[in-house]
Amino acid sequence: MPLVCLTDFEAHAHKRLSKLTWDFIEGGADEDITRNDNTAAFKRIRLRPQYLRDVSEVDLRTTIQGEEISVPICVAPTAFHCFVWPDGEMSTARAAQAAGICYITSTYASCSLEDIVNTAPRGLRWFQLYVHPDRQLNKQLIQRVESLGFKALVITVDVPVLGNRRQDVRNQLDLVMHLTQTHLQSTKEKNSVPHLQMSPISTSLCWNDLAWLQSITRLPIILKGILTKEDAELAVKHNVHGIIVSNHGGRQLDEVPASIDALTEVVAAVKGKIEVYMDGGVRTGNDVLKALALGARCVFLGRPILWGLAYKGEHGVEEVLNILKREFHTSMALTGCRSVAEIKKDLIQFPRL
Ligand code: HO6
Repeated sequence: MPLVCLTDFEAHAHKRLSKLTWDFIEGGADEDITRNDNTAAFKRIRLRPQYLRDVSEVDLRTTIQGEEISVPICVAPTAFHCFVWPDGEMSTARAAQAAGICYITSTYASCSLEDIVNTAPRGLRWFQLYVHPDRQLNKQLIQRVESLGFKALVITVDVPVLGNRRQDVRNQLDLVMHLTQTHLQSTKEKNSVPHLQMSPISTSLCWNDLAWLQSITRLPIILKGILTKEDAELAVKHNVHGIIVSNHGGRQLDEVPASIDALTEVVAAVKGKIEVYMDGGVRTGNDVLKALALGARCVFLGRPILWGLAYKGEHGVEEVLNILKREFHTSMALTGCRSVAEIKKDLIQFPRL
């Protein structure tokens, strides 16, 4: 049977992956409240279609930080793609390049940054950074990322400590051990991936550190993991270039709002001064439409990319992206939107039930 929607890929990945890998990818923190709410919250929103608008031509293109993407659906940073497919991030990078979208490469990529760039040299890429307490290490890594042509730095703010994923504890998952093993299997020389020395936890990172980061890079800085108007206002005040509204796929602090529910508050707070993106729970074309109608410039996919990888590597990711792109095209046509600029708040039914 063909896989026709993103949740079909999820079911397939469940059958294909080891229990350890499946549980690690699929799991949320604590009671999975937020993890489950990310998808459920989208399903509570109703649409208001506008008919008789000649949708014979629908243009899906947009820009993020001034760079064109073919559709406002990009790849969120997730760790260790080699858990799921032999050449891991290299496959992901080729699929994203073929789709004409942005791929945010994780600090915990299991391929070297050089391999990722060389396999898809024309792809748009941003780099997700966990800020290390050793300032010098950050500086080296940022310089490397800049010279490799990454176009933005994505600073993850919601991991001062790692969230408590119960199933990983039960499975006695040792990520540090896997990190070393994966890394040794996927690269020739150990020293070619110094970013793997980075700590996942930026325990002491704070707003004051942003000025220092900005002083050592020309790249735009995007904060990932903002959920409130207070933090959104601070982000604008500290001259960052964008915000990704995210709860880390429900894997960090449990019982925070679904990303789509937090989006409205953040969009209102930034008053159009910087671009706002979102990730978390996007599974259908209608979900993409809803996020854009509520003010997101584009959405990012986390788990669905890994399901695509688990299915067929590069071609599996391409299929996931193509299916969602087709669905989004249909969603636009059925609501009367001929361009992403025409996707407005009036597509959303208020008050929300
Ligand atoms: C180490 N997010 O699983 S996994 C520990 N940011 O959601 S990092 C944990 C990870 C990677 C490396 C990680 C995640 C996540 C040492």
